[in-house]
Amino acid sequence: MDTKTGAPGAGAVARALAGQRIELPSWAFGNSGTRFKVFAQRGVPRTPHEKVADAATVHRFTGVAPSVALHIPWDEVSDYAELGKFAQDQGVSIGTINANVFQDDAYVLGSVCSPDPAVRRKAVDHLLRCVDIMDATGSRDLKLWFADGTNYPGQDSIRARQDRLAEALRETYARIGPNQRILLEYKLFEPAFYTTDVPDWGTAYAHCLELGERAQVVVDTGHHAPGTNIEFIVAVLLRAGRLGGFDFNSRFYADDDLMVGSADPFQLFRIMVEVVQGGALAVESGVAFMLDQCHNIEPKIPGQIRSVMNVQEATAKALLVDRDALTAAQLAGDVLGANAVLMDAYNTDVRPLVASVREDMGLDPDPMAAYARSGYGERIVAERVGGEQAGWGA
Ligand code: AOS
Ligand code: ZN
Ligand code: ZN
Repeated sequence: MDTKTGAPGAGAVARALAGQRIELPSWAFGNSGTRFKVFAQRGVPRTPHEKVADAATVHRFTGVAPSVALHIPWDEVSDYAELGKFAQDQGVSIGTINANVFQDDAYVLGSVCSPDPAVRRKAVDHLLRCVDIMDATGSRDLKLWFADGTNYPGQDSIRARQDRLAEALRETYARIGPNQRILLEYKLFEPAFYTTDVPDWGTAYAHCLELGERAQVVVDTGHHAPGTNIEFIVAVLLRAGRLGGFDFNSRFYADDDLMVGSADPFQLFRIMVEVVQGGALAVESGVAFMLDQCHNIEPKIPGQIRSVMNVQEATAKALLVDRDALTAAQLAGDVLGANAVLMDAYNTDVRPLVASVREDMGLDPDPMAAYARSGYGERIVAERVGGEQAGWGA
């Protein structure tokens, strides 16, 4: 701490930034699209290995993105231990395993909440298989997002679906190892529109409480109603010890999956203030900072680099908040003073600070320019023909 102002010293801020860890989504590197069309880009990965290689490239230029999340079966391989070894050789590791129980025809009425017991069995078997994969890759987290819900009043029993969900989660929780976790993601709506089986943090939290300590809630920043105070949710979950991690992205409307910090950098800052003040930035806190940014108009690799940079800048600003001054103003009921302390930090241009942290890490201070100069983008366009589709419709 700086002794005069209560603001953290430059060294502490730099150390915290250098120690930050942001996980990349494998599906961000493949082709993606809207509900209407998947847009192909040249040079996108054809295999999970190539997705891992692209993620490793993002890490090479940012230094803070050393793991990549897989989505199963989008990233199906015959030997996961080998993929893990390949990742290691590239300088990254396999992180969270995302279980995909939404792309098969059988799931038209839901997966673990489906009224059909055979469909539920198929879905739970897939979740259990994902835990086998975690064992092979050494992954800690199983991330669950269910596309389950109903479109019409009366279509199915809301309560029975909650029971089915609880049963599936119980069976999966019983299978994970002592060092593994279930991360349960909620989403307000989509693809169902009348009810969603895990629509909000309260529902996710209630299921996690029933399961036990190794079940935690994931906050995807794009999964809320407009106007939702996401930092409040973050504060509440952190206080309860149940914030498992983030899926970071930006939204203007719904689940837009845009580059994080692009639509509302102030919201990202407010979230990171709660993270920093809740002691959740350090890796040891167990809070996973993942990107779930996957869009189709920007080039994939620099799009991820930009998201990583945006998270770093929001984090730097959050770290710069003069907490002593903030607390003093809050306790004195100094509304304007407290707000000014926060805004001072937000309005600081932290780009030089983050650039110097990169230089200290032996990196180029400008990852976007360094990537553009590297020739990697041109090389993959030349080498890869017929890239894979990721995300919806895969
Ligand atoms: C879906 O809306 C969720 O954000 C999930 O995290 C999902 O698995 C991911 O976006 C890939 O589609
Ligand atoms: Zn997500
Ligand atoms: Zn989403």
